[in-house]
Amino acid sequence: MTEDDAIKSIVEALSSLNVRGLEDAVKKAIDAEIPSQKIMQEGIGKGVEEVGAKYERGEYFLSELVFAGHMLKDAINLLKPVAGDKQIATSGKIVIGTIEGDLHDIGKNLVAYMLSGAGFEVHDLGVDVSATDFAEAAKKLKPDVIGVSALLTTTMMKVGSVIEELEKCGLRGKVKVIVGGRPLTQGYADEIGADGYAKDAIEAVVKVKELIKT
Ligand code: B1M
Repeated sequence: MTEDDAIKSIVEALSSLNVRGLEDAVKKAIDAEIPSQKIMQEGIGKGVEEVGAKYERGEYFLSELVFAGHMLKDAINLLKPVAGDKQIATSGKIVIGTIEGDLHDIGKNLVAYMLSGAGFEVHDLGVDVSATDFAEAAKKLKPDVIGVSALLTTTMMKVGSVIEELEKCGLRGKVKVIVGGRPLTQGYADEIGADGYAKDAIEAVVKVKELIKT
């Protein structure tokens, strides 16, 4: 089996919600020593995108999306030990979460996974995280960067409150803030005073590296 075939089997298994098929395909890709970043990005990431597209075409419903979210987590768990082995040193500390009122975590999990694969120490606060919870985590964990994800146009409006809360607590100068998620744009990130915006998980790794350097 070629590398491309192995990746294709992952995409197919995930997009057709084949749990056993996905587990087998990911294990085969790991055994074939395909880099975990490639398995994640071109296999699992693409599979998730196809699930989203099927939902938008009316082929899948909400229950299938939730199911795909669980499959994604299982696949990430299979990959974690392989990605972990390659981490030599921690490049920086990141706190990440999905903003209050928002339960979407598939994209945020991908971003968190890619960041840990790139050598960052990632603290994932989960979903529905309030501005005060982000600020509390900043006080306690002293991260270099806070990442805020939002997938709804309504919850996007609350992303700026994280920056305001950090300012209120006197922490704004100590931590960089990167934002992302489907409705966000660079323009919106600038408007709310974020330090960075990334359109996808790959760009998030690049931007976080840049932010930590500055
Ligand atoms: Co929801 N949902 N959803 N949903 N859902 C969207 C976002 C929507 C666009 C679908 C649609 O109507 N076309 C729509 C939002 C419309 C809007 O706001 N204008 C929507 C809606 C309306 C809703 C509900 C309100 C539906 C309802 O109940 N009536 C509800 C809200 C619940 C809530 O949050 N309070 C809801 C619920 C759900 C599920 C629970 C069923 C499920 C989430 C499961 C889960 O996450 N565990 C779900 C899903 C899966 C989707 C879609 C189909 C797919 C999202 C996804 O996972 N994409 C989505 C439509 C779509 O996007 N096609 C939709 C794959 C993922 C890899 O991409 O999340 O964009 P994404 O993440 C990318 C980038 O955005 C970026 O990098 C990621 C990886 O490349 N990124 C960052 C994300 N976070 C980042 C952070 C960064 C940097 C980059 O730095 C920190």
